[in-house]
Amino acid sequence: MKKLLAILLVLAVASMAFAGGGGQQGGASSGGVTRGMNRKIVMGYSQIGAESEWRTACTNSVQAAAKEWNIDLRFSDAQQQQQNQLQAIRTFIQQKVDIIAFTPVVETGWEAILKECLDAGIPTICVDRSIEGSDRKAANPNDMTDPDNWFTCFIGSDMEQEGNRVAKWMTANVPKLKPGKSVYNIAELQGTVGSSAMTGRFKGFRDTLGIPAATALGTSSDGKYKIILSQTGDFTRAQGKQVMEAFLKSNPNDIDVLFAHNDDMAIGAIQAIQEAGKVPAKDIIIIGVDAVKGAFEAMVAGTMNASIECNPLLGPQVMETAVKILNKQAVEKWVVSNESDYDQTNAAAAFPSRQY
Ligand code: GZL
Repeated sequence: MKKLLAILLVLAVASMAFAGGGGQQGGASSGGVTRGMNRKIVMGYSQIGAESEWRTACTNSVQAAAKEWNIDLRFSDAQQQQQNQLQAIRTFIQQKVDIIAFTPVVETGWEAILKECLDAGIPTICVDRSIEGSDRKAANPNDMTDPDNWFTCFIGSDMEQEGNRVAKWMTANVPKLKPGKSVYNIAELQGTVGSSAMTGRFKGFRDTLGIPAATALGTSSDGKYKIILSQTGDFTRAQGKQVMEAFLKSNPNDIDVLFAHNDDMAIGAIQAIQEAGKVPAKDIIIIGVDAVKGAFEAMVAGTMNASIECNPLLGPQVMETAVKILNKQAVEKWVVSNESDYDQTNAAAAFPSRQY
């Protein structure tokens, strides 16, 4: 009888261990375990800030997904300062987190900190924006001069393709919206200077038009589109409005098209256009990027013409990829986001189901 009781006791303890996900204490770890893991993992995330609707949607997606996956998220808002990002990542290393995700505010200045993560044995996920010299393709793992080996994988959009999509929408629609012109003058509101979102959209737009990517101003190879103004609005509504006011002062009647690298700057520019007594989306055709709520409201109201989607809902992909990495499963060097294009022909129908 005593032997039988001892065997039953051992079996009872063993079943508790498996029921708790097999953690060291047999499921006794606080807060349960991360989905797909046998313990609760800790992620450090260095986010740029809260400069736009897009950024807020991205942050909300990451925080919601961390809860969904039961991941302990250490979140840092850098308020647009790279120095704050570097400090946050150093802190995450000191805290010995399991994995670090970061959105580089600009493309340069990441080699040292990412090598500190490598030395600490902490994998890193580059989210949304990328770093200089990275083409986000798997590289020779022994070549540490290749930035693609400084981080584990990149999750985000193809920014050059977004610039290409803007140019394609413009050349397909502007002649119909403003017929009878031989040359269309373009004003461009650039995003944060040196960010991969800005450099990608800047280059993709020009490549598609046949304008050398190194030049801010220039004329398309077919002679129909001429970039006459190009300046940064740093992805914010306030600066988008300020720069558009200056554009309208220097060129009151020359601008046919506004290409804004994000919708927030386009929305600021719309206010400047209205205050200058012009009709947005008619006198000046307005194309943004992101496809945030404010852009859908403007397209439905008829004050904005189009927005090229850049998907901020990256949270689920970030958490799923983090678990794969920590489970030593193979991950793509670039996990690409899926996106569409919206304009006044499809915005009203799509708006109700938008998540941001
Ligand atoms: C793009 C993202 C950009 C958005 C802006 O992936 O980095 O930053 O287009 C945001 O709205 O500020």
